[in-house]
Amino acid sequence: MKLYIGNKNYSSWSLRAWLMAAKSGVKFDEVLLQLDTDSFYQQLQSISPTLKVPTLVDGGITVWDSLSICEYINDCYLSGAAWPQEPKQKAKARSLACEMHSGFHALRNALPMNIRARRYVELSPAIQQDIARIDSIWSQQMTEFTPSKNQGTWLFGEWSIADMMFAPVVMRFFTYEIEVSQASRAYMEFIVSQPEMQAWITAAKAETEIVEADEAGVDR
Ligand SMILES: N[C@@H](CCC(=O)N[C@@H](CS)C(=O)NCC(=O)O)C(=O)O
Repeated sequence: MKLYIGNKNYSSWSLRAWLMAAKSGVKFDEVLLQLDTDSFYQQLQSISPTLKVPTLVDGGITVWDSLSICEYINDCYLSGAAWPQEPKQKAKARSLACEMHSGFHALRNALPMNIRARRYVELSPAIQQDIARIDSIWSQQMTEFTPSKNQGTWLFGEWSIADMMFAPVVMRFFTYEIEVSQASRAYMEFIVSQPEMQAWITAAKAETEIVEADEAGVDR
């Protein structure tokens, strides 16, 4: 299995697929392509129809799009274990994953993932609305699943694709020092404490390339 990803500091969509591959325990090779360079598009030319990362190549099939990659790994290697097994919880987890995948445009546009930075950005009402919704999702899920108050856990008690989809937002909230409820903060701390996330963050901080389009805000 070969996973093409972008810069670990910036590529939020790549983080979702990479975290899924890492959490699954399946052996995979990662190929890191530098965003915003000619070689990025040249290398993807023969691999991905969208010329975007993440793209997964496995046993003669190519899967592009972060959510599809998560679903593929879940179907082919985990027998479906990466969604909650109870149908109503599974429906909720899918709804949250899809809400993340297709929404929160104000937040995603204004607060790009930039793991090594600590920045201030003025929050428009639309961004504040996105933040409030995410805060309410995380805090509700923590209230339902955390073993003890103020302790973080996975959104559905066990790790699921929903957590993979929200991991880049966790990193954005740290970068822009977004204020959230105590329960959501516990979720954020829990996610970054995962060994796979620590490995990604360490690699991201070691990168030196700069993608100007993703450098938002002013240094704190
Ligand atoms: N919906 C896609 C979006 C992928 C995407 O936009 N990836 C960005 C990197 S984070 C990319 O490849 N950008 C290169 C470009 O658009 O030229 C997914 O979920 O994988």
